[in-house]
Amino acid sequence: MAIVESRSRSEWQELDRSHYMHPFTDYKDLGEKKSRIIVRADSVYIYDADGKQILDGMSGLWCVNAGYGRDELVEAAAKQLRELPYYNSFFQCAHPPSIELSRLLQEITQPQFNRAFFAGSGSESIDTMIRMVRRYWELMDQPDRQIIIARENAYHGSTIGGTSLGGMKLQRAQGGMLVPGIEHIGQPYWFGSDRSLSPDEFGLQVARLLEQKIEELGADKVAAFVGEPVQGAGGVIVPPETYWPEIQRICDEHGILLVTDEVICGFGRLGEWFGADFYGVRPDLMTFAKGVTSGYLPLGGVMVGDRVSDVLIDKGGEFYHGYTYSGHPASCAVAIENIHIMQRENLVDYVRDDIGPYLQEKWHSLAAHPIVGETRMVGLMGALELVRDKSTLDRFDKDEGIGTKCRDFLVDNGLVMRAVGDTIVVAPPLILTHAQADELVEIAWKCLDLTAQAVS
Ligand code: PXG
Repeated sequence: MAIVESRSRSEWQELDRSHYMHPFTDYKDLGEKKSRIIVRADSVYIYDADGKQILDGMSGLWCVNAGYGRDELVEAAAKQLRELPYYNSFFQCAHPPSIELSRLLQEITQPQFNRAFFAGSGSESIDTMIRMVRRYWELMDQPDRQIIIARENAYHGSTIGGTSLGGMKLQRAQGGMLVPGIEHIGQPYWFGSDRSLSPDEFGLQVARLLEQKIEELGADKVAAFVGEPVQGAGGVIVPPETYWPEIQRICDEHGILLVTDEVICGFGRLGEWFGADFYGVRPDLMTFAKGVTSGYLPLGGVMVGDRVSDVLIDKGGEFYHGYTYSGHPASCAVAIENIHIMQRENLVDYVRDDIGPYLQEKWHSLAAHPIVGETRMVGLMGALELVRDKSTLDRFDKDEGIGTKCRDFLVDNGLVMRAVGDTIVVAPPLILTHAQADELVEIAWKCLDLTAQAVS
């Protein structure tokens, strides 16, 4: 009997309340409500225990890029689990899935990337990257280059490394001391600024915060700059076009390593394989997770550019770092098949040339709604800003929790999107059809109406 059939919906809810500590959850609050129990999924839809169909406008948690119900991925996992369910890559061992995946990643990334290090999640990838960056500078005989610069409101995971590197104030405030040697600069959030500059001028100004920070700290103390090409969990902050080229210039001029955190942007989300490709930057390292397996099994990793890997290999001796599940065979087998699917079905081109532009146009039609202040979308990753007054772009009072109200209307009406404050974000599976894009935007408009009615 399938697990789902062994109990009723209300039994699941009761047991959930009693035993399961959810991630990023107010436990008391959840105890007073009930969880929505999701039992199955297919294509771009999830289904709850009452059989309600919901369009998954978030690809799970920004990860189910190839969509649900992919038998090829299930078969790849099953086949590998039967053949070799586990073995490690420590102590001079390796297995074909992890080797083949490294090769495949080399094929789809920029030419400086010839090597991959594997982890079990995005957070572990970030921790790996932090240790690798600092190790690189030790080996370069510049051990004082320890500081890593990231951005406010960035999300880089929940391990201590991820929390420290991230710029989420509330998250950082919990749980005591963080990793030292991490600094934050402002984010390229034009709508969140006073909007006195054009987006392009603003992009340059915010990029130059990096230069100011480097000058303040001394370039000989700075190891790396890390940024999500488009900040995801922070509210889909699409940077102005001037931003990333200026960041690249500044990193180059000061010899600082450039790291793009591709956990969300990687694997086709922006209509290129990686966010760095979309913005035309050449990172020294890229962290990835989520879309690499379309979320079917956990896997993360770091693409290590030659600049760093050459030094680690030539001078480093043993790198004392790794996880039991680094390069897990079944996860790697799923990742290989997932990338093959994306190649076979031209999913990256489909996002860039077809469904991306199609959904973007529809999404921008929501800008006409009376409580929408801005819409933005690149590839299949977008956001809209809820405002009280369209002419002044004044926001609602924070206490009103308008974003959450809107999100609840959306889910009740059959569409999952996330609320980041009063910013509603969307990132559907890359296989979205035109009809499903129409459905998504229709439900969104209806729920904006319901939200507007609820506040007036
Ligand atoms: N980097 C980025 C850019 C991420 O988005 C991580 C690292 C950490 O990955 P793991 O696999 O350790 O979770 C992430 C994860 C949200 C949300 O609510 C976003 C993430 C995770 C959970 C929730 O938007 N991103």
